[in-house]
Amino acid sequence: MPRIVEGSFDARGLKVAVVVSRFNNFISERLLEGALDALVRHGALDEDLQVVRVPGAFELPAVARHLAAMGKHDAIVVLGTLIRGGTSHFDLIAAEVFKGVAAAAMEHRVAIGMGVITAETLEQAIERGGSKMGNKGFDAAVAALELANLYRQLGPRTAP
Ligand code: INI
Repeated sequence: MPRIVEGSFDARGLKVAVVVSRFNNFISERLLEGALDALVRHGALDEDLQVVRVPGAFELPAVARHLAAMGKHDAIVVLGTLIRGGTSHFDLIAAEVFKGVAAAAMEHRVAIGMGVITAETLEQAIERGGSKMGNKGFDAAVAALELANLYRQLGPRTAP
């Protein structure tokens, strides 16, 4: 039998930062509620949770990277809502956000859960902010917990 290594969803004792953007706030606040609900329901303590607000999705990767570099959190959850408009703005921002957050996670080897919605329409965004398609903030928080516990299981990192 192979030895299977996987992370639990246990949030007890984990320090978690949630970075959330204010743009399209009416959806992003639902994502934040979902993420905090997931963290608390899996055992996180309020005093171990930090919510960091940024203006828009474009600012998420830089702040996630800053937090990752600080090395004070076991996990980071990134939340925001991008809704396509009539120009190429959406595509430009979306590409940078996803690439930037992935780069921060890899550079600092910290557990990051990605809860940025990219929606073609407002309806799609609403569906992903706690209705038909679930709550992507909740899902991202659970993924971050699993990854944080996985890193613990895998053991300390060695040289780059
Ligand atoms: N920011 C978002 O979070 N979602 C969007 O849909 C969005 N659109 O479409 O423009 C958006 N733009 C703002 C951007 O993220 C920056 O905050 C802004 O450019 C200031 O740097």
